[in-house]
Amino acid sequence: RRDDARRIALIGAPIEVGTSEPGALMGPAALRTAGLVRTLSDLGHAIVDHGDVVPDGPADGRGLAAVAAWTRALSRAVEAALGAGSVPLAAGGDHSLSLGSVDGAMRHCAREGRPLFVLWLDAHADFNTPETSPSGNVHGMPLAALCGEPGFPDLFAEPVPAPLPPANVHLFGLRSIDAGERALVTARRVGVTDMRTIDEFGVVAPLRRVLDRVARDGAHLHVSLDIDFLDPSIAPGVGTTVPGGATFREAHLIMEMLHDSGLVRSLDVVELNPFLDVRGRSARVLVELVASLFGRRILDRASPVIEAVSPD
Ligand code: 5AB
Ligand code: MN
Ligand code: MN
Ligand code: MN
Repeated sequence: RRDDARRIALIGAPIEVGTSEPGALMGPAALRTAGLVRTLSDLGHAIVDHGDVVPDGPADGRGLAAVAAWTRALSRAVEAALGAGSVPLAAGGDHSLSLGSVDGAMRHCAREGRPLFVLWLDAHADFNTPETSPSGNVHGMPLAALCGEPGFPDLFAEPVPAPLPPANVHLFGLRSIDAGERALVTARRVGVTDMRTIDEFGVVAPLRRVLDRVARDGAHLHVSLDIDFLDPSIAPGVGTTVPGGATFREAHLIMEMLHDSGLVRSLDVVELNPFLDVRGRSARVLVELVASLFGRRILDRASPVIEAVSPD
């Protein structure tokens, strides 16, 4: 057993009602096929596969009513996992699932009296509202709903938690944003490390700043990994490809830094669309990245450089 062994609760969330591209509901199965459970247990963690969450109410058809049924169910599963001392790993499924996982983390944090911080690794801002959305797809809206923007019908179970402060959200890898959400992201002062910033400074310095802030605030760090954060050349299995994404090495280093920070308390892996994938490549890349986030490393010691800049 490793000294940083965690209890991990794998929660499948085969949601695709938030997107117009079918196939994301196969995501959890593909991640399992690519060896997610075996990989994490081989690393010395205690991982329990809780199967796929079942929506709480009718969830057929696209749109917000169906998303609400998934949101309530996933929120409960994530909050329960956190309450039991596990790290919930929500495997999607389209990005509307983060409405449920972040809501569950928010409820857990409210009970513990600690702030929640969300790191959003994504090509997109996912800050549209039903009014600003060019597509009507809910997977482009979860952050706006979580941050309390108006215009959403009831998505969350009662009592509705206080909205997530937009200043506690950091978009990392942004390279595609719609006009309406751009105005909102700016007005609400959401944290952003866009691809221009990564091109100029690399991933280490901007991520270090985010992690220092989370550590200083004693916050629960929730990481939401949208596979389109990666460049489509290494992860083609996604409905919304945007060129110019993170390389494998950038993403890998981010995962290693997240692990070494010891701050990650909950995780989403979303938007994998196995129907669009090429021979399981994208699912395998995601499993590799999750393994690094949970402590796979080349040598049994942290990089001296990362040690030198780590907050403690
Ligand atoms: B994803 C777009 N902004 O709202 C919209 O993959 C794309 O979860 C959203 O980041 C992409 O439809 C949602 C154009
Ligand atoms: Mn806790
Ligand atoms: Mn997304
Ligand atoms: Mn995206």
